[in-house]
Amino acid sequence: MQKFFEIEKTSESKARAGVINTDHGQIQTPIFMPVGTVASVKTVHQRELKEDIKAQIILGNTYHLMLRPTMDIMEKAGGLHQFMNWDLPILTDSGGYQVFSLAKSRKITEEGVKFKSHIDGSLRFMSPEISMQIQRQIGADIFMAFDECIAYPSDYNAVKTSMELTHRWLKRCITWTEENKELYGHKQRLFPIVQGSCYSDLRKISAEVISEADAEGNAIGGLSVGEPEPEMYRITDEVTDVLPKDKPRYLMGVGTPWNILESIGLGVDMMDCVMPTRNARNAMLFTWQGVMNMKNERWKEDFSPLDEFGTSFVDSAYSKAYVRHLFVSKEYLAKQIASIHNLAFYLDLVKVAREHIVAGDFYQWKDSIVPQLKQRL
Ligand code: PRF
Repeated sequence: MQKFFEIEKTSESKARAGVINTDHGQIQTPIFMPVGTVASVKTVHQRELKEDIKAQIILGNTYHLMLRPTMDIMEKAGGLHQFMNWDLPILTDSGGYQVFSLAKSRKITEEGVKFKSHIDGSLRFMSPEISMQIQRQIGADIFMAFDECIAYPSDYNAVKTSMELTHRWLKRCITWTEENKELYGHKQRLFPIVQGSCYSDLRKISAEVISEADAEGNAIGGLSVGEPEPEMYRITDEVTDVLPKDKPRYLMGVGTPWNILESIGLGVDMMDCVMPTRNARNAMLFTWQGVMNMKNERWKEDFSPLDEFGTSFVDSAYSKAYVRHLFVSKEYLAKQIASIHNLAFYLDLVKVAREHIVAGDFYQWKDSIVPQLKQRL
C-alpha cells in the first residue's frame, strides 16, 4: 500500500522534499496551499488554479462553509470537491481559528464555543464534535482538529490553560472521527495542532502530546498572530525538533515569501496564507526581484511584461503599464491578474525550493535569495 507521506530527500539540515499521497492525487512537498475560504480562491477560476498556477491542494474553511452555503447544501452536492468542481486534494481548517478571529462575540467553555455569526449575527455553537461532523460533510482529504488559537501576547497561565483545553478537545476529535466514518468513499486524514504561544516549555509539552496522538500529519498553530518574526522562527524550530520526522508538518497561516523559505528551512512541509491573494487585491505583487506596488507612478509607461521571470500566463501576456491602469481604474480584472500572478509565484517559489533541497544546496540558495525577495521595487 502507498504510504501517505514519503520523504524523498532530507537536506543537510532540517529541510526535506517529500510526497503526500491522497485519494485525490499527489502533493509534492514543501507545498504552499492557496486559501479558498468559501469554496472559492478569491477571483481565481478553478481551471486557472489547476492549469496555470499549478496548485496541488487548496484550503476550505469549516467556519465559513457551515454558515454559507450550510452543510445541508454541501452534503446534497456530494461534498466540497463536487460542489466546486475541484478534483485535486483539499484541506479544511476546523473553525477554531476563524471563530476567534471573525465571530462577533464568543464564549469558550469546556464543551465548545458559542459565537455570533459575522454574517447575520445569529447565535451559533461549535464544539470538537460539530467541527468534525462538518469536516466529514465537506469531505476534505486532510482536516484539522478543533483548537483554540490564543491571542498574542497572552500571559503564561492563560496560554497553559488554553493549550490544555486544545489537548482535551483533540481527544474528543479523535474519538468522534473513529466512531463516524467518511461520507464520500475517499479517505480523510485528521491533523492535530500544536499550540502554546511563544513559551518554549509549553510548546514542547504540546508538541509531545500532539506527537503521541500518532496522526498521519501534524500542524503548528498559534503563530503569525503578531509575534516578532524571530520568535515565530524560534518556536517553529523548537516544535519541528519534537514532531515526528516521518509525518508531514503544516505551519498554519504563514506567510510572506521569505517566511515560507525560512519555515521550509526549519523542517516545515506545508503552508497556507491569504497573503498572496489578499495583497494582490491591494495591488501588491511578489516576485523573484522583490515586492511591487502596481498602483505606483513608476509603472505608468512601463510596457515590459508584468514579470519577466514569472511562470504564469498573465506574467507575459500583460504589461506593467496595463495592470497599473487596471488598478487605477478599479477594474475587477486587476485583482484577478494580480491574484493569479501571486499564487503562481508562491507555487514557483516552493517548487524551486524543493529543487534546491533535492540538489543539496537549499540553505545557500535561501540565504542568497531572501534579501532579494524583500526588496521594494
Ligand atoms: N489554528 C487553526 N487555524 C489556524 C491557526 C491556528 O492556530 C493559525 C495561526 N496562524 C492560522 N490558521 N485551527
